[in-house]
Amino acid sequence: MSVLRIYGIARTRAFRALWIAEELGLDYEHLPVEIGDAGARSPQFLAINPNGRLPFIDDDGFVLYESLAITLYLAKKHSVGKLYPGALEAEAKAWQWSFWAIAEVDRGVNIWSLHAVRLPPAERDAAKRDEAFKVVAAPFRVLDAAVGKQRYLLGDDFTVADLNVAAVISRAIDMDLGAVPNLRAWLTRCLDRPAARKALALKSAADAATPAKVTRRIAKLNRL
Ligand SMILES: N[C@@H](CCC(=O)N[C@@H](CS)C(=O)NCC(=O)O)C(=O)O
Repeated sequence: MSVLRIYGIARTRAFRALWIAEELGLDYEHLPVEIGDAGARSPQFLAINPNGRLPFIDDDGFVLYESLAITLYLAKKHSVGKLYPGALEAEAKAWQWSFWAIAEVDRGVNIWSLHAVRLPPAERDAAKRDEAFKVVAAPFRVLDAAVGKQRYLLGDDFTVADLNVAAVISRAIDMDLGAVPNLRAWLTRCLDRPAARKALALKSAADAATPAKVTRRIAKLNRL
């Protein structure tokens, strides 16, 4: 019987938790809770995550929110020395890249994707899209240089550092990445992994099933 529950529809940051669970080969239950009053902000789920946001997990009674805390926790629990670095410095680098992704590029990629791809064309704001593209340009050059020197962020092997950054910027795969070819090659490599493909399939299905009015609500709720 599955003891890990992952809450959150796959088009949300729950994608990150689904990807790590697939990488680790975990037996898990996915509860595709919707954002807002119909889901995460209902009393039932607020009792588990008082932030009213997605994702959150319940791992045999242990509740955790914040998508990248979830990926780091699961990787450390199940894969020290492989997906999760065993050495202190490499672990710190995984944290560095994870915090970097949240602080530097998470919001920009989200805004770009809403106004370039996800909102109905007539409702996209070109100024917001272009501004978001500019905001991520400098951090993207930093990432491009890092993965130009080596195959993955911490060396030769894919780790949770790559998963976290690639998951945060996964929607940037639809951007013009011509200025950052190393980033584009690395992101493609990460998203081509069988586990990523499984999680992406869930995300694409959720995207495709999302009516425009929900996408509008997402943009409003998240002030994007
Ligand atoms: N920093 C949080 C952000 C969580 C977040 O903003 N989730 C979005 C969905 S991707 C959400 O639930 N938004 C709806 C709301 O805020 O009501 C994380 O990484 O888990």
